[in-house]
Amino acid sequence: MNKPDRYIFDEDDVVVTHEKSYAAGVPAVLVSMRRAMEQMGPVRTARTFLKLNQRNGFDCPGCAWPETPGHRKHAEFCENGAKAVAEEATTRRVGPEFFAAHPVAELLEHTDYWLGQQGRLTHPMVLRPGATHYEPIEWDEAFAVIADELRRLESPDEAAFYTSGRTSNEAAFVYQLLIRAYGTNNMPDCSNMCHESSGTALVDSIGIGKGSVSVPDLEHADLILIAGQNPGTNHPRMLSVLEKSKANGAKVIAINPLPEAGLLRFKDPQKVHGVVGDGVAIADDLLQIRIGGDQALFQGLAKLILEAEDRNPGTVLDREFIAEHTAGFEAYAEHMRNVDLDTVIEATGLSLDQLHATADALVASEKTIICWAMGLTQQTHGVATIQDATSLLLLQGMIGKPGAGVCPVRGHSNVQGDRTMGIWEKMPESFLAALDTEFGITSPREHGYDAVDAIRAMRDGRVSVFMAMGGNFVGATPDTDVTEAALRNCALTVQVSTKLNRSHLVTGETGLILPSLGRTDKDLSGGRKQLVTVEDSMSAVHISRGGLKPAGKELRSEVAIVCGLAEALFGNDHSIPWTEFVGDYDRIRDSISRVVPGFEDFNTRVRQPDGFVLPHPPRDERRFETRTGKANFAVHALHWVPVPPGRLILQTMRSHDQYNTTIYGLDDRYRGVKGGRRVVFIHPDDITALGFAEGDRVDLVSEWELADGVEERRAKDFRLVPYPTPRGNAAAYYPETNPLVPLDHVARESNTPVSKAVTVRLERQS
Ligand SMILES: Nc1nc2c(c(=O)[nH]1)N[C@H]1C(S)=C(S)[C@@H](COP(=O)(O)OP(=O)(O)OC[C@H]3O[C@@H](n4cnc5c(=O)[nH]c(N)nc54)[C@H](O)[C@@H]3O)O[C@H]1N2
Ligand SMILES: Nc1nc2c(c(=O)[nH]1)N[C@H]1C(S)=C(S)[C@@H](COP(=O)(O)OP(=O)(O)OC[C@H]3O[C@@H](n4cnc5c(=O)[nH]c(N)nc54)[C@H](O)[C@@H]3O)O[C@H]1N2
Ligand SMILES: [Mo]
Repeated sequence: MNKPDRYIFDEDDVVVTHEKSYAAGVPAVLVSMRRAMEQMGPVRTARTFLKLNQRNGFDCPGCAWPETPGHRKHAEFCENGAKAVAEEATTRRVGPEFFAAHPVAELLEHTDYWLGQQGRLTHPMVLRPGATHYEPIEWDEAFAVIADELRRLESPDEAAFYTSGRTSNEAAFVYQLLIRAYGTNNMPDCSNMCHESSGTALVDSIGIGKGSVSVPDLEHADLILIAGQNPGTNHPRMLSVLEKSKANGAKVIAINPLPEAGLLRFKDPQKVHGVVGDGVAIADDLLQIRIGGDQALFQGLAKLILEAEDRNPGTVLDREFIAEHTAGFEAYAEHMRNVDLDTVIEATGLSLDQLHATADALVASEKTIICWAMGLTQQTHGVATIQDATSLLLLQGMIGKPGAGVCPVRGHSNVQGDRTMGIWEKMPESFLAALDTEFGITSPREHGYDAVDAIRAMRDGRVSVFMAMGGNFVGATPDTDVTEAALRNCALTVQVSTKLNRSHLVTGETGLILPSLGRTDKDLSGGRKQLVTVEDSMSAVHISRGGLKPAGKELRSEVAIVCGLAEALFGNDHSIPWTEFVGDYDRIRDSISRVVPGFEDFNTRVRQPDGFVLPHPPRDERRFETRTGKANFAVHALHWVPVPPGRLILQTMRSHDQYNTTIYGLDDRYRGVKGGRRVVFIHPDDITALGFAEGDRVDLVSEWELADGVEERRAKDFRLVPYPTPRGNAAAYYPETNPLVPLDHVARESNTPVSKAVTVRLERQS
């Protein structure tokens, strides 16, 4: 396969224009169609888009934003959903000839973008010890290689099994079953780097780690705060919902260091007024907060709300709710009354007027929702920040009533479902006991490794077999040099994948690639049409059924891959019916219905139009299954992120043209960047103050303080782009900046890498 010129990554071509103040509209339609036609051609494009997010179609492999119940209509997709589909449904192929032509050492020189553009993986491939090239391997031999290596380990805890969030409920369930039957809880997953802080915070605050609102709640809210999230790029369909909320009179306040286009103005490409005209302003206010300032904001707002109650007793707080449903109010209120507003102003960079105006909006609202994503979770104090946001809602009784609640907006399309199915290194005893009863196994009870701990264990030689169900572990995790060395330290690495990525090139002594079907592909495992299910960000479970001809005859479904490996590992005579599971996924769902609460009668209920919604005790009946039996007000010391002199605080984020480590193209249309990704956005005054000029090329050097000095990490050659970010803050794209994030720079309690606040200095490119 030759390398088309336009895929060469040439930073000299990068063009920076003015950032856009609106999202979607005509360019979005044009871009999605162009990408789709390039990858799939006209017939497959039409066939694919007609099935996207339809009742008889497949779930969009893009984000986890829900479809509006009862509104699954044609073209219920967005530009970036279309790109995600085109990327998977591409007609380009990476087969044995490709690997014969390209030694691994050469492939390592290419960008993530180039790798992804080569097409779908079609054959199981093996990189044998010392080999320079991948070569084809039969499925049975591949399974035998893995099973032999797993049997050789002294303890099952010397293996780790990663999951990325596109894996269906059925595949996730059999995967965790295989792993637990084998004997370990080492189940790092992409959630560890994503919404782990949300889960950790919410379980303690309200007794369940999931959001409490649905689409109709958003549509009927009075006030919606959107903190640390860029929906115009990452959850575009959320903008249509927000447009409705606005039409119903909601006020929307964006809390973000950047004036993100989608938050400011939105043109719905599916509506006439979106195609012509100015579109709809989404955010009424933008609180342009300093990176890491959100906890201070929520604490400051709590103080102002308590003071408003003091001025007009009985009118602001929901005293009944607090008395009946919460614990810890007195200590919380005492703490918040002592918050120093000068500190809040310094930490947030906001004005006292902005704080008062936001507090007034909260006081005036009877139905408030707080939405958030990575800007809050990937912070050292992410858990505390999210608990402070939740407590702010509790003050006014905003959980368990229509139009109000907490809304962590998930990333991968089934990341929430994977966790529900047991992909977690510390599943509760009730789940493990039910699993053991269903299958006659004894699941291990000791907690396993999450993503960061798995890297540490591989680095230190405590884990030597690494298997990944999807994702791009090397590309997505922090401290790239450390992580790559850790994987190279393994005896065996196994990647179950749809597309080529860097994780196929950084391997253990033996490396395996197992090609799998994706969401859009027809699944005929066991000789019958199979369907799978997913759970969206709002706990709705529904069917996904791909319709496209798979990329090759060798491809297997994730379920078939797990069950094939299980048979090789455990033999045919095993207490778990692996063969029957592949033959009919209904059998898997039957087991799920007996193991996972809320899935009773799974097979019938999921076949109803739009599926079903899982129980959520706080939302449904204001029941809080916490240690106190009530919703907990948490008391947290205030943390924020001061900027050391001559340094910047860097956040690492997504461009408009990528899906995590999959790079669709080199533009970031809404931020005005074209043709390159090695850019760093900085306030123009900081560029000058630090002695640079617009367009200068710099290395980013991160500084990580240790007891005995400062550890440095470097990412080379970024272009300085003046941008309206707060002073002292900067932004650049992930994954190029992952080498800068120290492995130990993690959120307290959730162990999530702090990808949104890395201390860096700029060095002139030498
Ligand atoms: N097209 C597309 N869709 C996606 C993805 C994708 O890569 N591409 N990824 C999917 C996944 S897995 C996820 S988790 C989601 C991610 O969705 P987002 O969380 O929206 O993704 P990020 O680009 O990381 O954006 C973080 C936002 O937080 C802001 N921010 C940074 N630091 C702070 C801070 O300290 N405080 C506040 N208030 N804001 C801050 C940034 O300016 C940015 O707007 O999207 C999902 N959907
Ligand atoms: N610095 C920094 N790092 C971050 C983040 C950040 O904001 N900043 N965000 C973090 C977040 S929120 C997340 S979720 C992680 C993402 O981490 P991952 O989920 O590990 O990464 P992805 O890039 O989504 O994985 C893409 C690969 O998944 C495979 N794939 C796609 N679809 C399928 C499928 O259906 N089945 C199988 N088997 N494989 C499939 C393809 O081979 C593709 O190359 O990254 C995290 N890392
Ligand atoms: Mo994510």
